[in-house]
Amino acid sequence: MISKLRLFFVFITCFIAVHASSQTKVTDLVCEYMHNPIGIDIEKPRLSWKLISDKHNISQKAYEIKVAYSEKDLKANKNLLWHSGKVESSASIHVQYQGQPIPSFKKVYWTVRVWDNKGKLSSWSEPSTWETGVMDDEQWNRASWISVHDEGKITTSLPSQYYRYDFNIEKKVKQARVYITSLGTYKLFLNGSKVSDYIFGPGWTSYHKRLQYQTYDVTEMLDKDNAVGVMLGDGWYRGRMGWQNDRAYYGDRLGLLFMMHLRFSDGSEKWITSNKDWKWSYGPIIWSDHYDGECYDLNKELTGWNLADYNDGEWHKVELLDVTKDNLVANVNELPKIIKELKPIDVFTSPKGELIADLGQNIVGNIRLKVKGLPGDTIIMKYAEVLDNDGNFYTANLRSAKATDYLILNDESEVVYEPNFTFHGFRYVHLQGLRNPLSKDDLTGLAIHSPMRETGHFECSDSLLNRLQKNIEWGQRDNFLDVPTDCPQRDERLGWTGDAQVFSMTAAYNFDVATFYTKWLKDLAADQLVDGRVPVVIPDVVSKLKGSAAWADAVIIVPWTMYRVYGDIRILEEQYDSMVKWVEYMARKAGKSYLWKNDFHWGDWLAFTSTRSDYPGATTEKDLIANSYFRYSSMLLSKIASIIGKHEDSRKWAELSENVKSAFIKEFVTPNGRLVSHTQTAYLLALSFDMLPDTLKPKAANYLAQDVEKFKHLTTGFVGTPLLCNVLSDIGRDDLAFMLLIRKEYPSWLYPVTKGATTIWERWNCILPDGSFHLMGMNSFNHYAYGAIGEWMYSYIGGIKSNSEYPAYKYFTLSPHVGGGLTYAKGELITMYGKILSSWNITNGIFNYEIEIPCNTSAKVVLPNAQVADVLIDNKALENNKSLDFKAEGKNVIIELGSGKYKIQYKYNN
Ligand code: RAM
Repeated sequence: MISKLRLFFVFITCFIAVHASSQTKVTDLVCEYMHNPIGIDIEKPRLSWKLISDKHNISQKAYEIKVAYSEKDLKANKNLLWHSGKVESSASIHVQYQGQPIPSFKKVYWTVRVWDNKGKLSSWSEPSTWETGVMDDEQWNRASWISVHDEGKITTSLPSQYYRYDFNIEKKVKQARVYITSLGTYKLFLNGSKVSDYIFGPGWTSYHKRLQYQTYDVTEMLDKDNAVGVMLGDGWYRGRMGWQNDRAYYGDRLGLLFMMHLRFSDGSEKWITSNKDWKWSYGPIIWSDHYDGECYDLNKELTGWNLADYNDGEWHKVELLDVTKDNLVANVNELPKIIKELKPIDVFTSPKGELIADLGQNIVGNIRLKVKGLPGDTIIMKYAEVLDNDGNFYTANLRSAKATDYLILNDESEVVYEPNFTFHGFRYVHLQGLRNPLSKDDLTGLAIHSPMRETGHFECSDSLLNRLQKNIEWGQRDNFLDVPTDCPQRDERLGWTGDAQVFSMTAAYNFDVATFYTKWLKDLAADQLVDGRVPVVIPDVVSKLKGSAAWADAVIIVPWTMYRVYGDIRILEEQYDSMVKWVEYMARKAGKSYLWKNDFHWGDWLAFTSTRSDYPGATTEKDLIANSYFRYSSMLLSKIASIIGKHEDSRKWAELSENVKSAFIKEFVTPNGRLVSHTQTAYLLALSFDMLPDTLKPKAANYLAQDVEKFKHLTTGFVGTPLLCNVLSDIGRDDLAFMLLIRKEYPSWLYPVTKGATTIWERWNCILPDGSFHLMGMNSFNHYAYGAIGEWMYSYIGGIKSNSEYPAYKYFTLSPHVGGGLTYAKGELITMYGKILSSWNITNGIFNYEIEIPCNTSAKVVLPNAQVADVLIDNKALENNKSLDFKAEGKNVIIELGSGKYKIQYKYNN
C-alpha cells in the first residue's frame, strides 16, 4: 500500500514536472535593457521579457503586467502602481510603463504573465525591479559642489585630490544609496573599501550639457562610525585631450557632488551630502593623465585616509564651487570595469636590453604589478602595442602620448600597484628600475572596457577567420571604453563618428550595445551645432572640425541600427530632431540643384594607395560620397519619420531623397552605368544606397565585379569597406566576396592576421610586408573600423540577417552563404527575444543545418543549393510536411519556420 502511494506521488511529481516544462515560461525580465537597474531617471521605463518553451511555433497573444512598491503587494494584488490587465498583443519587448508616476529613490517590483498562441497562460514571472534615481532636480539642492582652492589655469597635470568626511549612524540601516558625480574622474570608498568595481566614473559625456551621476547600493557597507573617501583625478575633464595638446578642455577645477540617502528600519531617513565640512588633501598621485600615465609616490601615501578613525587634522577645508546642477542626468550605460585579467605569455629582454612582458593580446586598461625594491627606487612602466622589426619596444605610433607609469617606493616591502586615473592601449610592457627578475606571476594585464553582454558568437572551419573574428571582438572591447573611440593608445582616443557609424552593426552582433550607443547618441545631439553639422568626434573636444559625409551620418545610421537590432523606437523619437537638423543642413547646402558640393569631407579615408604611376590608388570623389550619403540619410529619415508616426515628414524626406538620387544620376553616372569615380567604393555606394535607375544597376554591378577581378583585392577605405562583401553577395558574387575575405596578402583583412595582429589595424598596412612600419603619424594597431566585415561574417557566412520591417529579429532571415572552402560555420546571436542559432557543416556532400528560432519570432530559412525532394527537417521529408510553408526558388529552398530548434539535412548540390 505504502509503495503504491509512493509510486502515485512519483507519478504525480513527474506529471507536474513534464507538464510545467512544456508550459511557456516568462524569463529574463529587463527594464531599459538592464536587469534590476537602480538610479534610473526615465519616467516611463520600457519593460521587456523573453518567452521560453520546448515546443515549436510559440508566440505571444497577450500579456499582463503588475507593478507595486513591494513584492507582498504584488502577490496580494494590493496598492498596484500599474495593472495593465490582459492586453491582447504580441509585444514582449519595450512595453512602456503606464502606471502612476514614481517619485525619486523608489524601488518598484514588477511581474508579467503571458498567453501564448496555443491558448496557454504562463505562470507569473519571478518579480523583477527597477529603482528611480533623482526624478526631481530640487533633490540635488541638499548637496553642494565641493572643490580644492582655485589652482588657476591648468597647464600640467596636478596631484590627484583626496576628499573625506566622517559621520555616525545611530539607527539600524534598512537601505543606503549613494548618488555621486564629479568634474574629473572619481574613485569612491566607504569605510576603506571600494564602493564598486566600476571605474572612470562619472564616465565621459558632453559634460557641460550632460553630466551623469551614478547610484550605488551601499547598504551592506555601513557601520556606526563611517568615513566616505573620494579620490579625484583629471580624467577626460581636465586631462589632455586630442592631438593638439589641449588640456582642461572642460574646465580647470575638479569638483565633487555627493549625496547618501539612508533609510532606517524605523522608517526615518537621513542624508549625508557634500558640504563645506568635508576635507581634502593631496596624496600619493603626483600626476595622472589618460595619455601620459600616472606617477604614484608611496612616500606620500595617506594610510587609512578613508577610514573613520583617521586623523585628518592636517587636511584642508574644501571650497564650495559655484557650478550648475541643471545638467545632471542619471547614468545610461554601465561604467567601465576590469573585464578580463591576462597573464603574460612571455617575459624577455629585447636586443636593446629592454625588459619586456608580453600579454599576447593587445588590450586596453592597466597592469597590476607586484614589486619589491629599496626606498626611493622608481619603477617605470611603459606600454606599447608592437615591437619593431628587430624585436625592440616601439612607441613612436603613440605620438605625443607618453603612456608611462611611475611608482616611487618608500620601503623594502612588497607592494602591489595598479594605476588609478589612466589607461593604456598595449600588448607589451617595458619595465625599468626592477632590482629582482620579473616573473610572469608579478604582472597581470587588466582589460578595461564598458561592460557589454556577449551576444554574438561566430566561428568557422578557417582558423585565420576565427582569429579575425577574435580581433574584431577585441577591437570592440578595447575601443568601447564609455565612448566608441577610434583608437585607444595614441594622443587621440576620441569618439570619431564615422568609425562608430560603419562599425555599429558589427558591434551589435558581438555585444549588447543598446545602452552604450543610447548614451553616446545623447551626447551627439547635445554637441551638434545649431546649423545641423555634427562634430567629427563625440563628445566634441576638437570643435574646429565638423560635418563630413559618412561621419556626420552617424546621427541617423547609429539610431537606425539600434532600431533594427533592438526594435528601439524611443531612440528614433528622441534623436529625430537631431537627424532632421543634419539632413536639413545638407539640403540647404545643396539648394535647388539637390547637389551638395565642395563642403568639408574626409572621403574614403585610408583607401588603397599604390606607388604605381598608372594607378595611384582608389580615389573616390568626395562629392560623390557626400551625395550618396545625402541620399541614404534622407531615405532612412523618411522611413524613420513614418515609424514614429510623422507621415507628412516622411513624404517630404522621401521626395528629397528621390531628388537627390536624380541629381546624382545626372552628375555622377554615365548613360552606360559607369560612375565618374571608377572605384569599388563609388559602385558600392551607388548600389547600396539605391542611387541608380534599375536599368543601370546590372551594369554598375558588372563594373564593380570587373574591378575586383582586375585587382584581385579590395581598394576601399573607411567608407567602402563595410559595404564591400555585402554588395558582392547581393549581386550574386559570393565567389568574389569570399576571395577578398580569405586573401592573405596586403591589402586584405587577413594580411594583419598573418602578421600576428590581435586587434584590427587602422590601415591595411600598418606593418609593411618587409616588417617595417607605416608612417608613425597615424598608425594605430587597434582601430575597429575595418572590423565592420564582422557584419558580413555573421549575416552571410553565419546567415543571421535582420529585417528592418520586423525589427529586433521579430522576423528574420537565416540564409548561410557557402564559399571560401569553408566546411562549417556557426553563428549565434542573443536577441531581445532569445537566442538565434545558425550552424551548418557540409560533410560527405550532405548539408547539415542546425537552427534555433526564439519564441515569439519566426524566420525565413533559405537553404543554399538545395532541392525540395532532398530536404529532411527533423528527420522527416520536407515534401510530406503539410504544416510547413516552403518553396523552391532558383537553386535554393525556402522554408518559413516558427520558433523552436530544428535539424535540417540535404544533399548539397554544388
Ligand atoms: C583619424 C581617426 C579616425 C578617422 C579620422 C578621419 O585621426 O583615427 O579613425 O575617422 O581620422
